[in-house]
Amino acid sequence: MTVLTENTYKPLTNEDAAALVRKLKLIDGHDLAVSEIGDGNLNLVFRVQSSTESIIVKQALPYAKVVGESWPLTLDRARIESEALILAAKYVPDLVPKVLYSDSTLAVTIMEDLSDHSILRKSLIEGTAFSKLAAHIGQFTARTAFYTSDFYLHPFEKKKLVQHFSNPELCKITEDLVFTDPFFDHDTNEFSSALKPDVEKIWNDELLKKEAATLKYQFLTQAEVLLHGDLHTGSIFVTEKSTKVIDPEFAFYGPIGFDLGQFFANIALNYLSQHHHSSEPFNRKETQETLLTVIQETWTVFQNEFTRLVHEESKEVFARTPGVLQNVLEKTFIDSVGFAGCEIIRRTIGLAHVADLDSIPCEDVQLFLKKKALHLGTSLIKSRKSISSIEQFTSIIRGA
Ligand code: SR1
Ligand code: MG
Repeated sequence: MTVLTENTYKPLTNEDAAALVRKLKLIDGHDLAVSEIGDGNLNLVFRVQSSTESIIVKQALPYAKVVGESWPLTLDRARIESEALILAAKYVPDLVPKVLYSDSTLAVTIMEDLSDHSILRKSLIEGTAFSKLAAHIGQFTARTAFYTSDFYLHPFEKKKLVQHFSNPELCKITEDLVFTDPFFDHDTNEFSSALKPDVEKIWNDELLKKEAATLKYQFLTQAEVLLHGDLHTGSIFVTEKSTKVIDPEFAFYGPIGFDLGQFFANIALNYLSQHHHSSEPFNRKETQETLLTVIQETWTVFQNEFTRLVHEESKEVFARTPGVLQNVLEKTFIDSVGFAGCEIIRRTIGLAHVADLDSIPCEDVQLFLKKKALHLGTSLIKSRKSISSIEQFTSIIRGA
């Protein structure tokens, strides 16, 4: 059902967004102020405000905004996003924004406004810590994974969900941008000429490429659980008490460790950037150790909650067979370290960098930290199978 005049797609103007909200009677008041606030790579995001309340109207564009109309992109991602949010709300209701309305023809999702929250990436760059973040992300990843996995669902139901969340175009973006292009001389890559020798080292490292190809193959083939698919620190809104995971338009069935790996990578990139962002050495150490604690605690909460759910709610007959869950958790951990390595390399030299590093004004400092990031990403990918604990993982980041 569309609420504009025709049953066809059109990009919304500010006036259209207000008319839609008025027609749906989602907030009171006729004098609605609208601003387009989207700063992401792909979509239009309108905040529609009355004198007392506000909501968000998000609309997918038929192309990737970051590149332009030359990169067409399916509108189906808006359906995927709203349905993934609605599904997640069943298992982690406090950790996602409430969806108030969706329309797959208009590619629109209307949801609660989280303007009392801030984007995690921005807050981390400012050096702010969030004491509940790790517990929340550990819970989010464990619960969304378990309740969409074969441990919990009947195989027919699970395979129906795999089809429902088939997301080939958005997966292809990740397959290219995270797992392929940075490892070759590809025109989507972006880096300064001073970094070229380090980038060429990556392009010429056959062992690294073999391991990146293995991780890509896992991403392509292992339909274990429904993933968020793009769990970087720009996809998370925070306050001290609350965490909301937004933007699951990349959701699809993939390997459990992928969301954890992307989250760890983006925290690790912020860790490196603190060499610049916190100028006082004491503050810097403290901020950096807090970030490593976030990685450790996220994994611990994920592992404990996933284990508890398998023990208490699994319908799979092998769930309690000794060693079965342990194998799944060990594989998930190793994968998450490898996926983190790919994401770190991609955010440093591929398409869609991170402000943590790119906002550093001094080019020499940027270069110094980007070299460290490439080195860290490379060693995580290559040595992931010999990293046997989360403490070992964080000590590799500390030593980067
Ligand atoms: C063309 S899209 C570039 C990136 O933005 C999204 O947030 C994903 O991370 C994607 O890889
Ligand atoms: Mg996004």
